[in-house]
Amino acid sequence: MTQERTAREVDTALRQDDRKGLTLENSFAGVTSFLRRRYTKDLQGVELAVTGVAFDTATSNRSGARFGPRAVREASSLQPYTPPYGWGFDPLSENVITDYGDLAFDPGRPQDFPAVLQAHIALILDAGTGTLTLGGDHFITLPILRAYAARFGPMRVIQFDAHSDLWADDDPERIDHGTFMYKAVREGIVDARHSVQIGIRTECSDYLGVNVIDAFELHEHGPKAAAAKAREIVGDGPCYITFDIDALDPGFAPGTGTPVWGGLTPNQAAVMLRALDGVALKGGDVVEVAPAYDATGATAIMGAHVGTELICLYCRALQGQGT
Ligand SMILES: [Mn+2]
Repeated sequence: MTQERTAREVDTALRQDDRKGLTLENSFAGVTSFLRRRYTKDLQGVELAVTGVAFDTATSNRSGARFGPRAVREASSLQPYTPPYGWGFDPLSENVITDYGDLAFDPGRPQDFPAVLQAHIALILDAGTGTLTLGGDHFITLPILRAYAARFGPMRVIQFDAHSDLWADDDPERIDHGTFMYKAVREGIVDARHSVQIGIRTECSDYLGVNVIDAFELHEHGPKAAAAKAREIVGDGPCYITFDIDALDPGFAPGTGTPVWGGLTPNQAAVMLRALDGVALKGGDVVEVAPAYDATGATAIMGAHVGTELICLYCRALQGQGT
């Protein structure tokens, strides 16, 4: 940017030409990209692109996650006045992070959706750019992982979730948010032995070799121990973090389709995400925010904070690669 930024500039999402910097815009007004990043399809030099996938056709209970991306973007406008607290660096000023906008798809053709989403993510990855995706229900993570595995090989997944999403489903035509991980493991695009699910508190008959830190273990031993265990499981290979907002307790995040009590507190999630610093993060997502079930807006605020932490983890991984 050539001109001095004034303290109440408007619509930085459309005007932030250098694509870096904190936002001085009124939080309650203007175009709400994620963290007021530049809204652009230009991926030249972009290190991380935020994209929305407003798809909830695969929900088994309450739909509504199609409104997640918009709600999380709006909630994120409360944040970007200052660097994320306690990280010791400012990814918003030091890294090129943009908002790529939402996936375009025909809701009347759900059978086409997996390929359309996979191509969308692959296009971004082919530019050398990572993705942070705002969902959408948890099915979206399957086509995303297909695109990631095509580029990086089998991914080591850290999944925050109340549910394992490992229900057996051998019908390739089915689109179901409760079976995305089953298909991902079966397809070999996830390295189960180096993957871990955190916060599980619903039954699963077969984890297919995926490691589990269930909610009871987490509450008994604490978030730092859980994160340390997860770090050890994941190791140094290419990592993807998928955060189902229903990992949080519905007392904090009721705006989701399949809530289960006994979940994570926001603080436990914050401590764990921070303690995952050092994983070779290639991308991530925040899914299952269904704002209509939460009159307070808290769920979307949680989703926005998770997104910010994923950005920090991603940019720290870039620093580790010396790029
Ligand atoms: Mn899930």
